[in-house]
Amino acid sequence: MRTFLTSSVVLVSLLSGSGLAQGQRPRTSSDQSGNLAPGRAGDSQQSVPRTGPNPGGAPVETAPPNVPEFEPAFPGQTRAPAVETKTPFQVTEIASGFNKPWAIAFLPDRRMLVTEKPTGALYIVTPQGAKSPPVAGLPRVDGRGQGGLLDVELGPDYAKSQLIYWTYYEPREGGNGLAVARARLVDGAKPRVENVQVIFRMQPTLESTLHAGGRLVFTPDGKLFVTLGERSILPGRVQARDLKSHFGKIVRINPDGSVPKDNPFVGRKDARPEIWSLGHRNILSAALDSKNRLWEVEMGPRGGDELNLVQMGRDYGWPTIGYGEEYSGEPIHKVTQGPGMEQPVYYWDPVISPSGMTIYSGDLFPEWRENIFIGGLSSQALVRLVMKDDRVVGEERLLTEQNARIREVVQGPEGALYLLTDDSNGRLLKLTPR
Ligand SMILES: [Ca+2]
Repeated sequence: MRTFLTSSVVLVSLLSGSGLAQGQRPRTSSDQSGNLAPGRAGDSQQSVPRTGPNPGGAPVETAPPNVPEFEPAFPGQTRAPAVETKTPFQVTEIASGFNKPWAIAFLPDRRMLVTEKPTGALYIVTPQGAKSPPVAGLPRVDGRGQGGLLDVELGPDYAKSQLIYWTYYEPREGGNGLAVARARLVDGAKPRVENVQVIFRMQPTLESTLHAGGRLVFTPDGKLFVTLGERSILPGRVQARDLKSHFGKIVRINPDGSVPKDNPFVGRKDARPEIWSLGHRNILSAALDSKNRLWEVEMGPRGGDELNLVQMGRDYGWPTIGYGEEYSGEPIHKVTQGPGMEQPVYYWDPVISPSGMTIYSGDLFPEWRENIFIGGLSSQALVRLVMKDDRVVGEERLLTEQNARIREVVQGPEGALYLLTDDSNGRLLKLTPR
């Protein structure tokens, strides 16, 4: 008998004398799922919206789940009914030739900042696709593995300060770690940054080329969320729920790197004061909704990608609870729910490998308003989620004909979606109504 099962399932299996072969996983049945520990705030008890674009319809995902014995905590937590965009649209290639581009940020004149992950290069790209030389003056990055130059954002007072912010894997004595830097962008034929300041350093330093997170989200009240990962390797993973470590956390800082006094763990000796939420695996997708609430999609293990609505001070459970398993097929979690730990709003099994996220608020696609768009790497799709009452009521996979890993999705100033493909000849794409 393997130990990842819930106690109720173990009991039932023992009582029934189940003669499972070694390595074979028993399946839970629906009458046992009610015996799982309840999620926080009665998540598992809430009613699920029955209305939607295609209520009760077949899901967009047709492949079998990797971990069929884990059942959702509530109906609709995975495999929402498939939906289809009605507005005809076209995909335009604006530029190509980027080496694994990672992020897009719009300048006020509609030119774009585009980062290149392994090279650490930052470009300014015109709406017509002309690329500047790499912006000079950025610090060196550790570009191995998932490392390099990642996200870029304009500061909230950019018009006055010309401050831009970016994340990168910082090479350090004894390893590396995610860092957030800011500097003044000096525009022109040979663009550069000046007065570079590192405003945040993920601690502790660890030698890993994986799972450092790296998305930046500014809020209208001038705070900055930074999403972090748990470094993938076991010494990092076990720190994801440890408040003394930044691993597996979302942190919230002021634009100068100082700690907001209303952060949830300020004043606690056993906690780093930047922490906003904990128990995450690796977050490469984060965005605000129209109510300025923070949502994130995190890379789970096999069968365990998650959409979460992030609330102050809450614990999202990794690595204690979740819906996935190791890529080797070994179990990770004994249970999918636990006291004091949040349930994901939605999960994917098999995974989509999320990177990049935007919650649509534009005018070009009225049917997309309030929908969540997520870049899919292994799924090679732009994933669209239709939401109702903070639940997913429809899922669509767009752009599958591109056969491209989607790294980034942002809404442009005119309401088009802009995307980056994750390739050594990465492309900058624009999606508009036809
Ligand atoms: Ca979780």
